[in-house]
Amino acid sequence: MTALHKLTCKVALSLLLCASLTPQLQAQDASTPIAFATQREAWLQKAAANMPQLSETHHAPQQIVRSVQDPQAFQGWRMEASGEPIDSLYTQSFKARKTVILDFGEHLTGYFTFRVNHMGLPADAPIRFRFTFAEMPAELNTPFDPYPGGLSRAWLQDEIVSLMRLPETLTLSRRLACRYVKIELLAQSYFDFTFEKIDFKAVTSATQRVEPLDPSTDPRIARINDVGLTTLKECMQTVYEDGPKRDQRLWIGDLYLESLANTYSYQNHQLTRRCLYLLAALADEEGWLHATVYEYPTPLPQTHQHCMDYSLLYGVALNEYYKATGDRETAEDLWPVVVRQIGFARTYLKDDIYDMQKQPSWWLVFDWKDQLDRHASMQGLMTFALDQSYELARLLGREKEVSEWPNALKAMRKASRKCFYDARNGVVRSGAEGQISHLSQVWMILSKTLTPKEGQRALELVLSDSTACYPGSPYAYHYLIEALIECGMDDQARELLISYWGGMVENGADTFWEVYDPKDDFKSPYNFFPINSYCHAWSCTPVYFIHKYKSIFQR
Ligand code: RAM
Repeated sequence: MTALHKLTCKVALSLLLCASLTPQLQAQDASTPIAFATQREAWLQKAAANMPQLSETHHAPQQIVRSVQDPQAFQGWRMEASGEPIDSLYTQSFKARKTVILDFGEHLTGYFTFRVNHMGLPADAPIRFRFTFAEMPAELNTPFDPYPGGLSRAWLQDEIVSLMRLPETLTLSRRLACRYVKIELLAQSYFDFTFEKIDFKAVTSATQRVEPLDPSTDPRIARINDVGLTTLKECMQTVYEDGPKRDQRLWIGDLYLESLANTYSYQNHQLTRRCLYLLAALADEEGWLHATVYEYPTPLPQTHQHCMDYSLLYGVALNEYYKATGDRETAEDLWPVVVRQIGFARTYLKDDIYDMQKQPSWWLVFDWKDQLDRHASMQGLMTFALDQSYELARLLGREKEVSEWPNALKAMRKASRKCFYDARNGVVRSGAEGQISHLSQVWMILSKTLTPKEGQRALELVLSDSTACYPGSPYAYHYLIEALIECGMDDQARELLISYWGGMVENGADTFWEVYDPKDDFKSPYNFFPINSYCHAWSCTPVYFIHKYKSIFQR
């Protein structure tokens, strides 16, 4: 069962339990929900005022390719140039050709337009095509039906279109994300016809030129940087989307990492501002943030979708945003949101340890890894978020409002060491079984619960332990690299960035993937790998590392 499935099952229960929690919350932080209600409209307006302009570029297919089954290739398929000139698509009969795969040569997000005309005799009947758009070669070569996936089948990008009269120019209404498009002729009559034009209008809100890398940068890192920049650009639309193919929406965890990468690249701070306001405006009645929100038809939250780790990362994202921009108005406006998330999370502490038993109505993301015991990670992340949020309080001169936070931090770190740190073996353990995972070490390091020296010992241990529970997604690898740097393990951070993100590049990635487990090409949190997103926001962070830590990565 995936995390999302579990979540769905929990929703009913959560509704019941939320009602019983409300009095406790109000008693602890009574003024905040009222302030939220009055601010909602103003915050929505600020989100709207910061709507970015999308830039548009037009792209034509670069070549005609064919799929080749190859056990050595990622997911068993690769594309090969057909050798046919692309112009033949526009001059030869498509009735004779029947099917073609076109390669745009790069990942694109936007709108597909085509024009078909008859060749000589007029059309006496409709013609019908199926268009399948794919980010990856195997996506075009895996039957979609019967569909075994856990998310809507409609996210898969296949569209059947009938043209009633020719010539006709048509733009498919759905926005697409792809590098390849396969066109299949499903029905025709006796007349001949051809494609006269194919155009892809790509859209993004990432427009600013990015500072080039030092020319001495290792070419593998330079390539990773390029792929990371494309990934981020594709996900930067009118919000920071998680993935332009799926789910095409704003999630807090993705926003945090995208905004970090944006600060070191495109610097579209207006987009970050918009997302921060949007999430705040759409918090629930108690001021608790929803993990994800929609923009259309009008801004709406995905109700009951709460992730405690994501809510806490909001404050971290706001702190980073403020440090990057000095935009005091936004930081002041949204400060109560941060206080609210911390206040809410703290009601779930028992003896200064996050109480997993009391977690009825939400899930913890952390990674696409079902086996991961999340207790130590959650305790660490909460401590980290409290620390970062307190930094924001200091920067805004608001420490007095949260004067108990430093003591709370101390107490949490102390309790963590007692509860999770196996000092004799120098490693963090989580859960009843004492699971050793990379992420448990990572979050105890980022929360400064372990000293850098202890962190180094713990990370060396897990990195060399093949039985340790290792990360399953680039999202989790991001925090692992951060922790390695925090402990002064610069060479290991560099090597890991090259081996993990470079592994995707070697496997043909034009953009970085939502899920990548070097041991399992077909891993999917949704039970069907074609529904994975292969251009995913949370995977773009090499951009942040490479540009921020120049001495580690640009040499
Ligand atoms: C997935 C999204 C996103 C992630 C959430 C938790 O469905 O694609 O990246 O933040 O789940």
